[in-house]
Amino acid sequence: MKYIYLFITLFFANTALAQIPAGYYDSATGTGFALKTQLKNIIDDNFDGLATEYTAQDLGYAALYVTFQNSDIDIYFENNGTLLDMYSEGVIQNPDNTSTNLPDAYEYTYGINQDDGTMGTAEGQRYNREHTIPQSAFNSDSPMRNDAHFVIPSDKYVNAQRGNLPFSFVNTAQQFDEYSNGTRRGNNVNSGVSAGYSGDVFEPIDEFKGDIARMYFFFVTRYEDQMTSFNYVMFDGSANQAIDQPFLDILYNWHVNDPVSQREIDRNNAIFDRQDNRNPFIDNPQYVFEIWQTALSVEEFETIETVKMYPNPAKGDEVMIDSNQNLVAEVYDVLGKKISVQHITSTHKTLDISALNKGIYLVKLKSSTGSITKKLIKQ
Ligand SMILES: [Ca+2]
Ligand SMILES: [Ca+2]
Ligand SMILES: [Ca+2]
Ligand SMILES: [Ca+2]
Repeated sequence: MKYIYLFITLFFANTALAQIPAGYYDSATGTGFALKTQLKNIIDDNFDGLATEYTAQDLGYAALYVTFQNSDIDIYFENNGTLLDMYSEGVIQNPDNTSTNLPDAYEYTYGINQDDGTMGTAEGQRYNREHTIPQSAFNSDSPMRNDAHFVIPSDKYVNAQRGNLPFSFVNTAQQFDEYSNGTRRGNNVNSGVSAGYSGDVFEPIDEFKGDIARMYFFFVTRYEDQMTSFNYVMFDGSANQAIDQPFLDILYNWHVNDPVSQREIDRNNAIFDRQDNRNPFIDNPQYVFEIWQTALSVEEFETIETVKMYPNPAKGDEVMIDSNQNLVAEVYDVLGKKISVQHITSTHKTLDISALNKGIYLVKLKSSTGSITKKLIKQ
């Protein structure tokens, strides 16, 4: 009976939560880092004179636990109203991005086992507030410290084990620890998408990789004007790009492979209800590519001088590609997800676009000497 009552309470709590207000993103008209600054103005705590504008509220550090009551409750996996802790929630992400629940090794009920300064010497004893961007990056200053968009409830022991480690892929041959749901700690893979960092890293399970990536994209946008004073291995010290390679490529990979889920949409609404600001990358996932496209290694704008692609915009089932070299053509959607790979040769100069819906795509053309990316509009 208690659980039924809790479920009903949560049901009404969630249906009452605010959605994206009309006009909220109307001023986000740019591309590249100009778009990032426009989003910052939409979600920050300054009034910038926008037609539809909410100014972010700092509710203080203790308020995080109150926010978690609505933002981080398991109504998705066990669906039993316990706390949703990304470092201990047992769940497998399927190839089609649906989820298969697994039993949790332990569960926390809101208000019970909350960190009281004791225990946390092993998993399952206490939960507390995990800063996915460590507090040391911003000197534990407010409002960052209190911002539920990137602070999450987690098991106290796993939180401490993560410490200040950056997020990436753990090399299983050099793995130090694995926690109850498969979250891991160890040496970075340091090849492929994560090439370029040789230190130790922390890896959440696949189900939550995109969630954490979008928390980073939020943070470096919301606090864009302070990024040059923040110090963390995943940051590059700049206000614009803000996220250092290879972490930008890693987070983008996580963003694309773990798309926005209902849990994140609900979490965003629950936090908006409290803080009066939203994570734009949950509401509009394509913003990530639109902002960072020139910085992402997935799109290298090297020059192949002689390639022509036409007609563009294209109405039919194919476009012509003229080149004096053999090419590999990779078609991506605006989220950066690869849709097809085709070969262009002197005897086969057409790119098949019959399977594409109307919209904007990116065609990366690679030869033995370089690559170029062209925007393709299918009408
Ligand atoms: Ca503002
Ligand atoms: Ca659960
Ligand atoms: Ca579970
Ligand atoms: Ca996810």
